[in-house]
Amino acid sequence: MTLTPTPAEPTPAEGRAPDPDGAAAADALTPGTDAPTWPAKFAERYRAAGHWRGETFGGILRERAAAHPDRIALVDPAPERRTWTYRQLDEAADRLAAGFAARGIGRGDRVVVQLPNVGEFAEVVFALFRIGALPVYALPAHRDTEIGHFCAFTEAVAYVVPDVHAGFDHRVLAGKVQEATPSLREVFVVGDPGPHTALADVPLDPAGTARWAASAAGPLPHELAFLQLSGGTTGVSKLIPRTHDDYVYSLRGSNEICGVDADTRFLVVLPAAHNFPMSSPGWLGALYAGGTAVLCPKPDPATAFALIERERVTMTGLVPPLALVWTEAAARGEHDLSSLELVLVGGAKYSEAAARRLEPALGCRLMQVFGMAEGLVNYTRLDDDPETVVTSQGRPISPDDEIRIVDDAGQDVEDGAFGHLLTRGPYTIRGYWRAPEHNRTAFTDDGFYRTGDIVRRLPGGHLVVEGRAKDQINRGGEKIAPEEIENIVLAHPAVHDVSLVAVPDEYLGERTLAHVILREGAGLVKATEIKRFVRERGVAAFKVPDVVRFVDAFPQTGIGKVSKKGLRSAADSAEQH
Ligand code: OOB
Repeated sequence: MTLTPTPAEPTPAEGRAPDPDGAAAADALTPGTDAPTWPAKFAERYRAAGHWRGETFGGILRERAAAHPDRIALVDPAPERRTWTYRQLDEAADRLAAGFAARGIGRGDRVVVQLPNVGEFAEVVFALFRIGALPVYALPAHRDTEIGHFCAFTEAVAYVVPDVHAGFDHRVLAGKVQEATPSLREVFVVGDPGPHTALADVPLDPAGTARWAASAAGPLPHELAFLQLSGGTTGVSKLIPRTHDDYVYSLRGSNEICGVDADTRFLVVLPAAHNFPMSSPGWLGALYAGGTAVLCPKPDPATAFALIERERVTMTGLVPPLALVWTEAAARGEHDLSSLELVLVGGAKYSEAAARRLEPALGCRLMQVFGMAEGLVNYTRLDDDPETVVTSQGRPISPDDEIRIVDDAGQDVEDGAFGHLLTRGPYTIRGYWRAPEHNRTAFTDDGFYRTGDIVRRLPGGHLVVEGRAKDQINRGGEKIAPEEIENIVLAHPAVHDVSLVAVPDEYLGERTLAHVILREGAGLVKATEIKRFVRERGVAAFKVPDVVRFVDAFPQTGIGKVSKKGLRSAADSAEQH
């Protein structure tokens, strides 16, 4: 099959560049996106510096497919090995885009994508990029509560799921969500569709695809590409609006730092929808460079090591608990890991002791990464001295990443002192999607994002993460907003109040402990009952409290502080405005 040119795909060569000075469009809210964006003078600066080059994801894939059609873009090893060349991925994206469009999915529409690490993930998101529809990246672990919220809040028109994954039937969940969400017209299923539509039935034939391509108007580079999920500190995840321009810049910068090129074979071990394995440098970084993304169905060493050996994987990204398990397993020497050149570790604090063991065990280089889906990503560098690599979380990608470290009053601290990390830059958002109230506190008046992280800066500019000021639990890289789980536990008829806190865990770094105060006369309630209640409400399993402890009062109420319950109801009424 020949390539179908899509006139609407803006590439630097094809024109359809953003308005010449980049001012008008970038200044206001991007039309139809409901999210604040960069003021014109910043957009101009980022374009002038060559950070924003007017690329779009659809255009990038088109260019790579033209430049090296037969190179392998994607490997999905399970259950039987499938590969996509750049040409095949490009064509699959076009045909699926045409099929989605024929079913009424249009530019700016939101589509919740909940897929595990399968090749269809890339086909679907590139198809949506081509249309200018926005994928909303759900995690495979998400359940009724999260998916219901994403679909309702974004007024999603479609939801893409696997049939059954990790023993869970996503078609049943999709049916329930569809019933509750009037906007949700379509459910597309990878595999056996049940009562829904098989994704395999969506793509149009080449003639239909060519007709669609001739009339379609794809997105502009400064427009939104997708909505990523925030780790969250509130009852529900905030959505992070990322543009083609800003995200592509973070890929290009990450690739330079990590040495990603056409020979890179990147193993996607963490869920592909997470920002880290997607873009630091991740599977999108590998595709940007013309390399290969190898999708790993499960993160355990037995599965991953076999793939590293067979596919000659050169690079991967891990959260600290996995890095620990891999380090131990590699010592057994059962697999040939000699192709592995670089392992990135991030998402949560990596202990210095564990970091020291990784390189000798895996026989490759270590790079620490401290990033956030809102934007800013820090890496240690390949030419850093080994001590810096094991003791710091790296420095920002861009010379235009602005870093402030401030005290509680918002004043800059002395060099080297601890403080709150604030940041602003060419790939850090200026506001969450449809959250004007929250944005007022999450960002400073001059556009710095309050990361909620406590850091100090080393003389060379590297940051060391020292703690957290946000109400969030980091369970081995998976983020939990205590408020979300507290609200669920509070709905239990026997519960008077609850407080979810982090407790140290040797393997995960942190796990969750729910302090529960029962109502008077509630009788005997077991910890397992509370956990079951949370699970049955339908949330990702990693959010179910690890430990439940029944108490008579929270420690802080005794010293005159406002109880968590009081704080929660105050926060609720503030958000209702
Ligand atoms: C990554 O992104 P998110 O959005 O899931 O979480 C961001 C938060 C940070 O604000 C920080 O609290 C924590 O995760 N974090 C780290 C860390 N990396 C992330 N804390 C300590 N040490 C680290 N190395 O987690 C993410 C996004 C892109 C690349 C890497 C991680």
